[in-house]
Amino acid sequence: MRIMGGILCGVLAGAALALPLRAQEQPDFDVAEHYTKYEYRIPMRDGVHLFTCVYAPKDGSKSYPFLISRTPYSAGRYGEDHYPSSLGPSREFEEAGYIFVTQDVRGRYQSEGAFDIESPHVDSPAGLQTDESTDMYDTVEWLLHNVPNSNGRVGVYGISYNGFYASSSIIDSHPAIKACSPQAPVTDFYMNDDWYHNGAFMLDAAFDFFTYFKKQANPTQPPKSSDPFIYDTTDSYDFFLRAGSLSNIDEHYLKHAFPYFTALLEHTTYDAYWQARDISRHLHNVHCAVLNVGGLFDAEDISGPVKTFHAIARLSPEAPDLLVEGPWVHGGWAERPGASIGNVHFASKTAAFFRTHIQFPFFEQYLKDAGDAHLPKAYVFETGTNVWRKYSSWPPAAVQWRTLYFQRRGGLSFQRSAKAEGPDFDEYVSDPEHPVPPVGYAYGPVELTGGAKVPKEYMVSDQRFAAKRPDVLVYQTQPLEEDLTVVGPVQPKLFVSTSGTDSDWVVKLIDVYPADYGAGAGAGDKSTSDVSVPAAVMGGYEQLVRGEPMRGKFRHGFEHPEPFTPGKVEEVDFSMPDVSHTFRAGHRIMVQVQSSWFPVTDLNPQTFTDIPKATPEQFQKATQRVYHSDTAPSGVVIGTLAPH
Ligand code: PG9
Repeated sequence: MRIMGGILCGVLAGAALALPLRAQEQPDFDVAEHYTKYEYRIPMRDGVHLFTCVYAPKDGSKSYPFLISRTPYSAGRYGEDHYPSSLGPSREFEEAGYIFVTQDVRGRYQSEGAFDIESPHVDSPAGLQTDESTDMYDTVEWLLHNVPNSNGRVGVYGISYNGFYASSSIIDSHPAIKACSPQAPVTDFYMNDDWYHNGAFMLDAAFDFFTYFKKQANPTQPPKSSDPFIYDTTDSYDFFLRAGSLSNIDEHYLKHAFPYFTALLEHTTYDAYWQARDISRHLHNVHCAVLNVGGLFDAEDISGPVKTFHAIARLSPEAPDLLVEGPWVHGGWAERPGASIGNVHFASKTAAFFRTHIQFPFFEQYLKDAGDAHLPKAYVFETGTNVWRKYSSWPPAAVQWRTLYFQRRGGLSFQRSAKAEGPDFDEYVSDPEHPVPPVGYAYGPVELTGGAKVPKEYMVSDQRFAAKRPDVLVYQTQPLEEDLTVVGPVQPKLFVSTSGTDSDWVVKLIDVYPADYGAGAGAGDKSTSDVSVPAAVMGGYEQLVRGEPMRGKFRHGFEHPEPFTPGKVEEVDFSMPDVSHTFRAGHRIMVQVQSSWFPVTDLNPQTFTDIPKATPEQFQKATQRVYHSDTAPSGVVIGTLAPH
């Protein structure tokens, strides 16, 4: 998610930088009429100056809290006469009056110093040592002494990469920081945030991002237009299949000119490089209130919010620590109504609800003493029923962990398979030349897509196309007699073998709508949706609720890959990010298993090797088996709740 001046932008690769979406939706607020802009170069303890924009309310008769966002995506527009079209997280804040602050982080755009990708945190920095946490500390100290009309309180917020800077800000934080909202914060890049999911490389996202996010000489101004990579096709499945192995992509397409991308390929295990970049293990001495915000269908940073929430609970138990999870793609809560993703509708404007009834009251409570916002520990939207739920813990204390076992002939049930005659496994051939795509249609530069990128809606897309492929296994329950609510992490437990020496195991939890869906109740309120979908489209729809890859060689740990012995049955367990979904009565629960998800993840050659170094000959077909016997009972552990 690229962010300009703290405001989310709909940037399409190949297009000039687009207008901030908030500005397009709310053209009637004139920032310059209500705020005065100042630009400062704020000195840090080591003498480096960070470029900072301050927007102070014109009405100087009152005092206001600061609301700060630090960014690697440019704090501009630059020049004291140049105002952005909106400020802060939403219109409510502009109208209420805050002193908005945006800052270029060290080494980006107009700030001095050296930039590092998610620069490692320094515990107990000594003397002139700095990190993102000390940079926030020094910034706050300077603002309090140099900007008039503040009430002495500071709030911090940021989405995605800016969310990482928000999380960093609250470690050993300045006492004036009273509230912080890390939103989709990148937390542990390797562990299911941007670049690796269970050891599988997130090819499409990483390539798209790092052909845009380049090294900079500083100080530098943002380019007038972006300089996007030209894919020569609108469909990245096609592009990456032709591009071949990772080494070929880096050598022939990128010509080794994108060092941040190359760095990802040099660190394919959870090594010291990645461990140093996990901010969650440093969240000590958090003193402010924290509103962790995440999207249940965020293809980029789905794990960060929940991981940050749990880390603060563990390492800083005194801090008010709240979680919000909504039915959103990456950053989907910051703009737009949030009433649908693709064909799936949520019956209300969930993002607008968040902005008005959760985010704004949270900051008002802690920064202005505006009264108790009455926010629960966990405010989580439940898809399926399309309602907000309030919980006093997450996952909810009442959760029951139960296993859905794979059965013969594609069955799925809470009963473990009994000993029986006949084969106790299912088999398919995984062919790296014909990998399984994430969506069943050819995609192009549509609204939720950037250039040739996989559409963000793949996280809820229809999986009927995959169920028909010979290289995808399908297990499903009978139609449910009553609603079943599933919360928390989804944990596949597979017993598998492969004819190769490495393999990916992709597991997808799917909600199968009844064939006559939409004929009666349950279709949702289309009047509040972003787009309207004929009810008939949803009849028999196989909605992805959660899916993740697992790179098999990491089954015993992400630091030490181990080959498979061809044909030997092995247990492969992993965890997929939290869900909050009710499978309605009449729907079925489906689980699909496959060995590629391309180009969401790179191809596994199915030969044990360090994949970026794999030669074309190492990419081999493999015969995969998934067992469902009494001694090898594959299944998926889910958290269930009794009906509300
Ligand atoms: N998820 C994006 C990102 C974060 C951190 C590093 C690189 C990319 C983002 O949207 O900011």
